[in-house]
Amino acid sequence: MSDLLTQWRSDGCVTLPALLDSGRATRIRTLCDHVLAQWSACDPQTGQPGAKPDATVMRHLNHPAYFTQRPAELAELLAVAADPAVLRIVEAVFGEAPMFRCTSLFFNPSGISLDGNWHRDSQFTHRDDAAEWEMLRTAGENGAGMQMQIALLPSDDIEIVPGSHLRWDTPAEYAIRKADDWAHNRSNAMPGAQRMHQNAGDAVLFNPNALHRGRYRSEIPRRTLMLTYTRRSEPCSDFFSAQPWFLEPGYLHGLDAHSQHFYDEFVAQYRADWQK
Ligand SMILES: O=C(O)CCC(=O)C(=O)O
Ligand SMILES: [Fe+2]
Repeated sequence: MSDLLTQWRSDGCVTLPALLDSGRATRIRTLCDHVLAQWSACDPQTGQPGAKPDATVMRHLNHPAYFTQRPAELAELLAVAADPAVLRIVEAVFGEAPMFRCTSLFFNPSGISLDGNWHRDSQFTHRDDAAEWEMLRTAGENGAGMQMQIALLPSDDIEIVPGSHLRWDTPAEYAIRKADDWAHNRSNAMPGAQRMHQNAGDAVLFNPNALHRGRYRSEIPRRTLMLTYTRRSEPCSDFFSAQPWFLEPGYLHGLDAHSQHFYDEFVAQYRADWQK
């Protein structure tokens, strides 16, 4: 764990081989495929088909509408995000107990083939460079957040510039990430870019303040489950936390006491917002 933390702090990314064993990775992939097929036909949150030629991600796989035919698959999905082996790693990185936030599935699009845009997630909340740098600087080496991506099929889709979470962009990086109104942000010439190689079941953790991007090629199958957590001391009420279905009777049925307790904390934090 201390090696993991050292690498997390210096690189802002870590690979965890075989976080899920191959049987479990296959089961999770199968259930994610069931969810994706239903979302493509009709997203229960909007009532509209989710499928679009350029769609690459869906959120809230744990919506109960996907599991009416297969309730055991919901418990299996929720158990992964509450797995002590997963939470131990998140807790080490955060330096405090993590709280659940969201599940996402990245998949290959049906009708586009693009290399992703280089970005720092900080740019979506801080348009102004000075404010963005202040945010990166104060987040420090452990970072404000963490993305945990678990490949369910082998994946080389994530690229990161290790160490970039600790500093502002070099001129060459800035020219790709932001210059000319983002005109060059799909460039394949990012200095220091490192492609993360994952087998099914391997996880990549990355600090979203680091320079990173995905890859969206229709011809390269992708199924990657992303688990997102927050520090309990920094809850954030928004689209990602808005999951009132946790209040439905029996929603946590089939989970062990430890996992139920983990989600009870999430419910206790947001219940009042959901009931507004
Ligand atoms: O995995 C991807 O395709 C992109 C992920 C990303 O940019 C993020 O999670 O912040
Ligand atoms: Fe991102």
